[in-house]
Amino acid sequence: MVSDGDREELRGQVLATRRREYDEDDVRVRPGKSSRPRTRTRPRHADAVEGFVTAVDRGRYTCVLPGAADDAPAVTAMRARELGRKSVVVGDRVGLVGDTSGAPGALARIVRIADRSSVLRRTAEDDATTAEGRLERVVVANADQLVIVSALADPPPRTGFIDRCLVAAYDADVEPLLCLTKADLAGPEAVLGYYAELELPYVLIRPDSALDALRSLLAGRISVLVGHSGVGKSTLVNRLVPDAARAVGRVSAIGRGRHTSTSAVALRLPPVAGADDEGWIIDTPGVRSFGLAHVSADSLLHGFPDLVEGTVDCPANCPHTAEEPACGLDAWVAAGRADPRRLASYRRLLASRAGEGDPRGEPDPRNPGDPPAGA
Ligand SMILES: Nc1nc2c(ncn2[C@@H]2O[C@H](COP(=O)(O)OP(=O)(O)OP(=O)(O)O)[C@@H](O)[C@H]2O)c(=O)[nH]1
Ligand SMILES: [Mg+2]
Repeated sequence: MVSDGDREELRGQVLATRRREYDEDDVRVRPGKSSRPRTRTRPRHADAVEGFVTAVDRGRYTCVLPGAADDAPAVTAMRARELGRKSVVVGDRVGLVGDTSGAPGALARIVRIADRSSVLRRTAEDDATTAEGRLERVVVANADQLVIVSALADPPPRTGFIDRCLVAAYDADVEPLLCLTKADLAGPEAVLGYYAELELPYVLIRPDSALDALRSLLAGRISVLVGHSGVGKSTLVNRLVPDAARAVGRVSAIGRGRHTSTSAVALRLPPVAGADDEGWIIDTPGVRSFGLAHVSADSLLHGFPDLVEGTVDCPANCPHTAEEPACGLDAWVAAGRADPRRLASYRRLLASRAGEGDPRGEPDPRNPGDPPAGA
């Protein structure tokens, strides 16, 4: 039996544990009984204005308001507590309240995140059975196109990494575009040969190349650049968006970039004749790995459209691994219907998801079949 006195004491404890920091969200003026709304379903913040998140830096979100003039100042915002644990990422469309003037020192609040048309994710590792493997990062929201940037040399292309990006793109329902940079240093034949069976759109970039073809592929869309450090993502963004002023790094002697860019930033593309909406390009920091723990084993195959048809004669629940003698993919490749290197890459991903491999898309000493393209 709990006595009244005990009850009072318990209540005191509950109140004490609930005591916490208050912010302006907690301030509520209680309306008189008669005017109090009968239901709580009334939309909150009906006055929120729409913003597009272009950068995230230590809890501060840079947002632009649609229709704002190009030279209008961006709005700086923080998350409202009511968003809970939902993360806000570059590309998100959000509802903003408070001071959205963009004046120096003004701070707005993000009170809503609109439904996302796409979510591009990667995990630190492939293995969903470990904590590190499950650590999932949302790269960007609402992208229409994943521009997979790979240098043809310095650093050398890694088709294993490109294959991972393709899986992520198909999984997120984002269209892939292969962007091969540093075409002044090496030819694209080896990489393009590897993808010959895929209808994969690509562009070749050299320092003096005209960017018209790329610009027309980017017009009116939200495109995100991903790739290893030093492949030339920021260099490209600076060429596409003349006032972007993205820092550009040097590729160090061992052929690795230095991770010059440290956070994702969306930049509005200059207008293209004939297109209503200019589109956005999102520069991202170089990644070493593109872990796919969030992608089911079945979905991995979607990154290999040249292999899909080869699985129609597989037994039910075929794991498609090299250990499965009845897997139809071996015959498919033996008949010359797909490149054996593609099957090897797919199987390396399957093995990696099972916790056996290297998620970096780099050569694995146990899998010498994944040399840099062209080697
Ligand atoms: N030769 C040649 N060098 C290039 C080309 N594109 C970029 N570079 C050089 O490659 C180096 C790295 O370029 P960045 O644009 O900083 O590379 P990034 O992909 O943004 O790298 P992170 O920000 O570290 O991810 C710079 O020294 C560029 O000048 C190209 O087409 N040809
Ligand atoms: Mg960069």
